[in-house]
Amino acid sequence: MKNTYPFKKIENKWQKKWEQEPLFKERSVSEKRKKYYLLEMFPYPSGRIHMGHVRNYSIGDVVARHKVMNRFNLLHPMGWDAFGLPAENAALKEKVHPAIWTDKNISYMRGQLKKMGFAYDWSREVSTASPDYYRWNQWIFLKLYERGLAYQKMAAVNWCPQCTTVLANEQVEGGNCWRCGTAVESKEIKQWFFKITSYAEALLNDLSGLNGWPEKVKIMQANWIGRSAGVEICFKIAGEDETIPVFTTRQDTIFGATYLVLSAGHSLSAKLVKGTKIEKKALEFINQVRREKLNKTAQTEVEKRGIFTGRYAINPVNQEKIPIWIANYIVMEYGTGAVMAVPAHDQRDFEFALKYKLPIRLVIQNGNNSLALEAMPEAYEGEGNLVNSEKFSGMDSSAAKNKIALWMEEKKIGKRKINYRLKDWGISRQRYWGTPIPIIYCEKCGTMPAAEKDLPVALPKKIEFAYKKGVSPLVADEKFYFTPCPKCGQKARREIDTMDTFVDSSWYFLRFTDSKAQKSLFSPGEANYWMPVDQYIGGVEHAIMHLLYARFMHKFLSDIGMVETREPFSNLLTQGMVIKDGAKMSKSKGNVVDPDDIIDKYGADTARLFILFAAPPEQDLEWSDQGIKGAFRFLNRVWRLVNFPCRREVPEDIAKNLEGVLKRKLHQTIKKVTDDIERFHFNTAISAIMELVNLIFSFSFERPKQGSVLPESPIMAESLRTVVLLLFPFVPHIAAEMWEILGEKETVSRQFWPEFKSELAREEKVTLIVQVNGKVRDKLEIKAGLSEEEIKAKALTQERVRKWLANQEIVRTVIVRGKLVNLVVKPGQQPNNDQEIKDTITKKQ
Ligand code: ANZ
Ligand code: ZN
Repeated sequence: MKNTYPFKKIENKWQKKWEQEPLFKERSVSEKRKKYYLLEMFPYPSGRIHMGHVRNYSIGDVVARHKVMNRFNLLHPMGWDAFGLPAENAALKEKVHPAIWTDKNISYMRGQLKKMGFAYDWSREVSTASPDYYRWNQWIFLKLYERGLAYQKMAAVNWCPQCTTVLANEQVEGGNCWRCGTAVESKEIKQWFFKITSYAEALLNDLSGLNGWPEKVKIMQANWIGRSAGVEICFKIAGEDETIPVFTTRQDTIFGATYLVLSAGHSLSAKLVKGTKIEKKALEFINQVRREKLNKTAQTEVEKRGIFTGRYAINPVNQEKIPIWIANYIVMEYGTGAVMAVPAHDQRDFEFALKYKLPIRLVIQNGNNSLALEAMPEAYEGEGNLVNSEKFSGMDSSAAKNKIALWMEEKKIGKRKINYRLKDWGISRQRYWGTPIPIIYCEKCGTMPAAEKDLPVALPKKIEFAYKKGVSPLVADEKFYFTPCPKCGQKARREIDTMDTFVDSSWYFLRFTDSKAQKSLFSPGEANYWMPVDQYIGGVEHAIMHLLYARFMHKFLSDIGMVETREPFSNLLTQGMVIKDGAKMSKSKGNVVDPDDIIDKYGADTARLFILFAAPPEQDLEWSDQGIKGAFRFLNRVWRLVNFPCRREVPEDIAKNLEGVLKRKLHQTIKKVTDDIERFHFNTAISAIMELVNLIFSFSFERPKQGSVLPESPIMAESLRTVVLLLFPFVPHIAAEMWEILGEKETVSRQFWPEFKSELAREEKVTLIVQVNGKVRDKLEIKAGLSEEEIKAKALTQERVRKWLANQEIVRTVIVRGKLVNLVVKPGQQPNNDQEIKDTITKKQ
């Protein structure tokens, strides 16, 4: 490419300067400044940054630079979510140690981020794989353990019987092992859990205070937590003392319960059929359902199937005997794993009852639209009036829900209960490359937490990947595995599972507030100064897990006095995906554009400008080579403007006009760009700057080859300076260079954000005469400073003008600024009703 601006030289130059002299000096500048903690989700060091990162971090960088120019104390850190499976896979494949692989990736990616010109405070960089960091994961684990919030229980893992290894979810492809293709099974092993469920209520309630979060994310979290209020009712097993508790949210339908269903995994399922003649068949059914549940691919709606146990339960409200079934549509993990089935009012039960010819009884009548059982194509799940419900008949369902709940509590047959879908957070991973869980098993003393003074429990450097043993490879390291019991000193064994990497990212934002802290995970003073994060930016794919874990962890750390705030992120922006050819950019789709290539060909500023201009942040962004070229062209255009030899020289006759029009546009643009940046409408902010640049161009003139030098226009100089300042957050390198070219001594990053004066931004109106072929036909009130195209377009929308044009071709348009517009049409027949037109004009006046 010839004659383009020297972006390589410029970007190099400024990146070197910024290395010496970072954008912000934070608190040292002045305590009086308001703090602003800006955070973008830190990346996994996979090897190279992708366009999703470029987008996420470009958005953040605009905010960072804008805030600094508005004199905030900015905290804008970056780090690495450095533990994880890919490092281990690479170790297997390429025979490099995960630590070496990870470090190499980090240094390459750090270089890429610097090449993009992102302004991070690198002095606070953290890597979660460093013992300095993960020892605090272990510390948090111990604190949770002390409070009974970290505990062990049996839980299923994916198991490949061929490789005899545990598989992560992402290693299960279509139900099969990613390495050998064998069907994956489920295996129960003992694992560690964090009791996030004891924070369910708080995590749900506090969503309502998160006014700076997108509604859709809050809804996703609320659904994930899944609170539901109902009643747990006890059904006696006929002929036995034992009862079966069921959880229902529709206790108003209890008189319509015609059978009871257990999930296959329910402890009573096998017990109830024991020794009966259907035992064999029932156990076969139970095992089959269990297998189906494991197979992740089969989780799409399977046909409802069940088996009758031969036993009965007693409905506690009317002593009715109802059959007990086992069915595949009841899940073990929710409620009590058993359900009272009301086929008339629950669709799943309805389908099941039809299939197995079980009775259906109507107990809710739809007030407006009377239901008849024989004519019901599906269950009626709505509210209405109770029927066939003894003394509750006639009541409406919401009142009945309350009455029946109270009555059941009185008669001690049920109690009100809140259920959550949220489950405890399983953190055990049978992996090497993660934080060792600080637990020691002693034969004498049992399960022992490691002593705080022994932290970090360091991950051994040398490792044999003994996958064949089916457990974490840490088992093979005897020096790690065997350790003295912290209580009795006898030889004991270490826990060899490592922590889920979501633990690492559940508190990293707090570490950034004091990333070098040695005596604690961070000092409360620093955390309390910087928290909450004022703006968090990241992908919507983290709307549930990461954000929920982070909120949980923050609440826990707040409960133990480490930080005062109750919520970590006051504002959240979730950016859309980067799409190419209709699909998300991804290696597997083969539609990836490598940021390095774009930087090389057009420069980082062009990449940033395109990404910010192509779509508002929340929306998906369609990659376009045309768009990249367009952004590049614009930067070249601005570059020429600033380097124009006679940019400040304007002929006298239009200097007067320029003063007013340009000044107004200038202040309007500052206002628009300021507002738009604050709302993250970067695309419209950029197009406002483009408009201003166009206007400046229309007032710029080539220096006459010979002859006098025209006087300099101060407004022109001011406009150019402002364009550069406004562009700085978006395209910092070229802006910094242009600032220097304009003769400014102090670097652009130390400048204040331009201010607008609303009285100057106010629109001035002018009235133009509209002529057709030189005859006055209408008047037009327009904003001052519109372009000729815009004036012409406005004139053409006037009904009266159109009448005079009567589909004739316009051959010429004459515009006298501030006075008139004359549309010249081909001579031909014209309606002649001058008088009428005159009348209407006078009327309008
Ligand atoms: C009787 C009933 C009658 C129900 C009716 C619904 C409609 P949410 O809102 O999600 O909490 N249920 C309870 N435990 C279950 C399990 N382990 N597996 C499958 N379904 C289960 O839903 C609560 C309702 O889901 C409960 O109310 C129960 O069915 C069912 F006309 O009980 B209901
Ligand atoms: Zn011991």
